[in-house]
Amino acid sequence: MKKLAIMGAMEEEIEPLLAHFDNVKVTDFAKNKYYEVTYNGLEIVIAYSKIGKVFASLTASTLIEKFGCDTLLFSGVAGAINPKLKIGDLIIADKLCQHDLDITAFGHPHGFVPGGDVFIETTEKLRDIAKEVAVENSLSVLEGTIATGDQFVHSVERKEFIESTFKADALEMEGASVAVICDSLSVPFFILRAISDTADGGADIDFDEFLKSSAKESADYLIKIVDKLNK
Ligand code: 3QA
Repeated sequence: MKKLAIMGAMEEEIEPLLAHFDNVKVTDFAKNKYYEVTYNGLEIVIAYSKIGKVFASLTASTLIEKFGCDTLLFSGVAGAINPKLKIGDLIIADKLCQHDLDITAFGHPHGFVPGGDVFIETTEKLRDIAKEVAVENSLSVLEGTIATGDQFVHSVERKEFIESTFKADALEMEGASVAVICDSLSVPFFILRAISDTADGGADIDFDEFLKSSAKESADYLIKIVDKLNK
């Protein structure tokens, strides 16, 4: 690994990451800001994409193609589907899908378009390192499926559709698009989220209350993973 990308979707998701670094060089590109730092000899570029799959795709592509990052880590929050996941809990994606991608009219499964896959797996080696870090720090972390779509999910009906269709454990709005970019460009990647809400009625209230604290849970764990990667 020569240059590491760390991304989030919202400013609140990268604030606790940026707090770890000094001498940050800010570059404006494509109506967004990219934060470059050197951390224990490692070059890192940090950015928040803005919300949703399109902005996340643009940012992931930019981090890789313009800034030359060769590994990408995502940190942020998510809505829980699996009842084992409580607010503040951590989930590592082993695979991701797009729950709102739908050409089922033509007999294709949900989340599928020709030339693509319903599920994209994250890089096993990065997951293994993350799990070692979890053990060393006595953190409880679930490994599971994350479903992504351009919707803030706040209904039992939508949540149950995603649960039954994809057997997903958590949902958010960027991960699978980052997975498509990294998989297409052969860049190892890792998607980490901490739960901010349970994606049903009241999700908006919980989200506002727990965004900052859960974003910090995710960021603190991510920094420990970076430390391990850089050993
Ligand atoms: C939600 C953020 C988006 O980047 C996806 C949080 C947490 N809970 C979720 C849920 N459904 C879908 N995704 C999530 N992130 C943006 S809406 C709030 C914007 O406030 C993960 C996520 N239930 C902006 C202020 O007006």
